[in-house]
Amino acid sequence: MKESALEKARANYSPKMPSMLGGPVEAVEGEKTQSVANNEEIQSLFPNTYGMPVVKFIPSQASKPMPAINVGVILSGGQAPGGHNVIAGLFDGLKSLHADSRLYGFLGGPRGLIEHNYTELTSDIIDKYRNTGGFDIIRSGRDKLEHEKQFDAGLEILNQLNIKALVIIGGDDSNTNACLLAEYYKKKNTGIQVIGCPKTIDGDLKNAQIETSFGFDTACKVYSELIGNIERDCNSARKYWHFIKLMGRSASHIALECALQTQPNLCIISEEVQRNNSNLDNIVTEIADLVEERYNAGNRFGIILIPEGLIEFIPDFKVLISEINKLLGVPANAEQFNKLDKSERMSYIQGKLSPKSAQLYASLPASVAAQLILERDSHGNVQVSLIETEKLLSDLVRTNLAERNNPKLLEAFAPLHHFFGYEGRCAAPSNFDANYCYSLGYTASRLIAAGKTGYMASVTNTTAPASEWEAGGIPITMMMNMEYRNEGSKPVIRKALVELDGAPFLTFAKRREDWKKSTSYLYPGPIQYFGPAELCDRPTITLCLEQGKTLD
Ligand code: FBP
Repeated sequence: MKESALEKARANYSPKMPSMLGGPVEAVEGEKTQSVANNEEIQSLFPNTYGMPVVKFIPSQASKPMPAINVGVILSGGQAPGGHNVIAGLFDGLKSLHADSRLYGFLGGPRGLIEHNYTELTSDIIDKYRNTGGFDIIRSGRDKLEHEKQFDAGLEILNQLNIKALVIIGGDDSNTNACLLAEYYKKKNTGIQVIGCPKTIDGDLKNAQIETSFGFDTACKVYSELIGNIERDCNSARKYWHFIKLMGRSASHIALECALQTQPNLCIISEEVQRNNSNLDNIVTEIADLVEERYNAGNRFGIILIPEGLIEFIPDFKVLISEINKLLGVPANAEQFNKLDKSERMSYIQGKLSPKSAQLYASLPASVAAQLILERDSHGNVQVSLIETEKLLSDLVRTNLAERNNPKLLEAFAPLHHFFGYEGRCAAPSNFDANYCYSLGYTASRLIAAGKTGYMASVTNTTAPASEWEAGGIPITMMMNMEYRNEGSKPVIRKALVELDGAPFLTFAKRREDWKKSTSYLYPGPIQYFGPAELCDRPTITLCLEQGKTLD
């Protein structure tokens, strides 16, 4: 494998981690815990892993000798920068406990476990991937681990390889599956531990205990660099309106963080749209008003950020999407639907919707109507990354402007469309993510050594220098509640949406009116790895504001 100059330089970077992890640690247990909601249901579904205490590691005087242990690791779901460093941290952590410990990677996500596809990760392999982006070391996949048959198939290979612990690196859905697996293996007295690690660029796997998911930092910095570059082009040419859709699935964390980093003219926050009960027309009118206002001030250009999950938060669309989900969630309907061709599928859906949803569905451009009924992912989610909201909005803004009896205004409206998602998911991790991921992996090794199962590795105090970070473990059941998914009510980790009373949103809300009229673009430039600490190691603005820091 050939390495780029940057990869060679980054291979020599030693990730920073909590200084306490540099020596022996002991696990201190807190109080018994409860799930965030639906306590009784979650407890009855997870009788063996419910209520466990939060674990905090503290330095210990004596190191307890540990036997060599075999551990398995899975990368699950969408790629996020830093995944390789979680594996490197886990590997180094295990080797520090016993030099003969071994790490096996299951290939292509959870399917690798079920189908017994694996490789041993030796130091030669690990060294090639340190501080690199991507998940290519063992690849990822979106298969769902939820049936006992799958758990048993996994158990077979784990026993065969004498694996005593499995680390699942994934988002909310994958960690939910980690919890199901932990519960099942504990119930069956297999002695196999399951530990999760919080991954997702979306930033929605966070809560009172997990400060951020890895990958969010790097992805937002990459997108902000690109947005900044477009802003500069936009401010130079002064002739385009850029509609930029940003990945992030349901939550608008990425859009909000990028707005804080780049100060666009407008950034839609889905959670606010939902709170205000805004419909599509309200959003379109707000954009059209802005286009007109800036035109009247001599500015025929602008930048608009759109979170990819927006339409799921527009109340009318929410009802429409949930009707479609419920409809296709019935196996008989899905079977009939799958036999139809594209146009027949649209009429089939149209005929089964409530009158209000049918009317909305009929009013949509054919491309968007078709995108709304594309196959759901294996967790029953609409694949929002496939819906071209940025085009839908700009088309409707044009129609709105056309009704304003000002041909020159209409002529001056020249939209361009962008979607930033895949550009950031495999970027080389920022220093923050390189450090955070390595620390998470190392922490996972300590949770394994402490005999824990059903826990997520946690690294906290992350706006302080990495040496002061704290390490521990959070029972996964503590983050769970019951939610409706395509086959009914299910236990899942509660997704963190943007909090409208939280510091990141409030800071944005205080500044956004200025950004509309004046052109206050910020150009963050590329991720920096060397140089002053404030450029290299600084975490996201979201994380800083959430932890009580203020903007300069
Ligand atoms: P995870 O939740 O698995 O981390 O995936 C994040 C994400 O990048 C979303 O932002 C996006 O909507 C989705 O994955 C795209 O899915 P796919 O990788 O299957 O195209």
